[in-house]
Amino acid sequence: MNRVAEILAFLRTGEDAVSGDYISSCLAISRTAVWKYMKQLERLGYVIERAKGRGYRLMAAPDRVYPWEIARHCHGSVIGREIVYHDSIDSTNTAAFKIALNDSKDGTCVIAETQRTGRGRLQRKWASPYGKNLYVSVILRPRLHPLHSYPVTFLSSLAVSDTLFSLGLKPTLKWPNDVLVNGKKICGTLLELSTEAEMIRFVVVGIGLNVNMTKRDLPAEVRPKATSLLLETKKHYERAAVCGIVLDNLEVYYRVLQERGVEEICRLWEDRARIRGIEMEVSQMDSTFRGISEGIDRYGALLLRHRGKLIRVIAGDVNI
Ligand code: BT5
Repeated sequence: MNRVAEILAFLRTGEDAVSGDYISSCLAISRTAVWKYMKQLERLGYVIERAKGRGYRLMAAPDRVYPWEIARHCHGSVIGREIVYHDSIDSTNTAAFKIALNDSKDGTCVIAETQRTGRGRLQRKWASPYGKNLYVSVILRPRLHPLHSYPVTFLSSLAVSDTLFSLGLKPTLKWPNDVLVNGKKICGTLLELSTEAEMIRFVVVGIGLNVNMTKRDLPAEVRPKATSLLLETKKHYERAAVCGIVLDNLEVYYRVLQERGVEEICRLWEDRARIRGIEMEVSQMDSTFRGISEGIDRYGALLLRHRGKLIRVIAGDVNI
């Protein structure tokens, strides 16, 4: 834990002010150093009252996804142990990919308040309004053959779906990477990977979850299809807390993947998505066709019965 987080922990111990002397003796730093950390906290957006003779009191915390704020809600032993924070970045996936090439630890995350060029699949844009939603990329190093990488995207949908259930919503899953609420997209996942001949070196699981965004925060063309926690519940959420829950849930499914394999992840996803027997339309680069879903196979591909033939779909957009 860094010093800023330690000082914050003191400020959060009770209702009363905490004396600079007390903090300085507990942390074995000078009172001037304590004062400098208070200044630093103020620059980060914390509101601190200085009561003469009584010390410092935390009056308000900023709405930011600082790593130490997420750590208060994140209890896993792998995912979220290290979080790299950016105020603004091109894409958290791009940043995570660069870090991963330098041997970052399994479970390292990159998070940002906004993305200048947030990405979806096929270089589509991911709208990333400042300070409203979650844009987080998680580096995972599962021991998997590249052929089995696809279902890793389901870890994120399952984790986000659990999170939304725990907040009282009723999310549904749409193949391959969407989480919807009332038929509108609340979360998308972008999976990018680096492979060796027979092994995945790492995957970057990029999660975009809409939290406190309103319709006005989105480009007009996305508005009709998108939603957020705020839009669905009329409540404002602490993003760092939501992020902590998502990362903890992700770790649960990451463990399932490691202990029971991709087949189990596919089974869990299919159970949750309940897509068997449903008529779907799949749009691909140059074609669109309809079929009846027969679920997914053990590689995560969608199986569709179309004019009597079973078609294996590995990429595309689904309409139900
Ligand atoms: C996705 O792509 O759904 C993957 C989105 C992944 C975003 C995360 S954020 C953190 C990390 N860093 C990145 O740069 N990316 C990841 P796809 O299935 O292709 O859906 C993209 C489409 O969703 C767009 O073409 C829009 O129609 C719609 N869309 C864009 N922004 C949205 C938003 N904030 N909420 C809901 N829908 C959105």
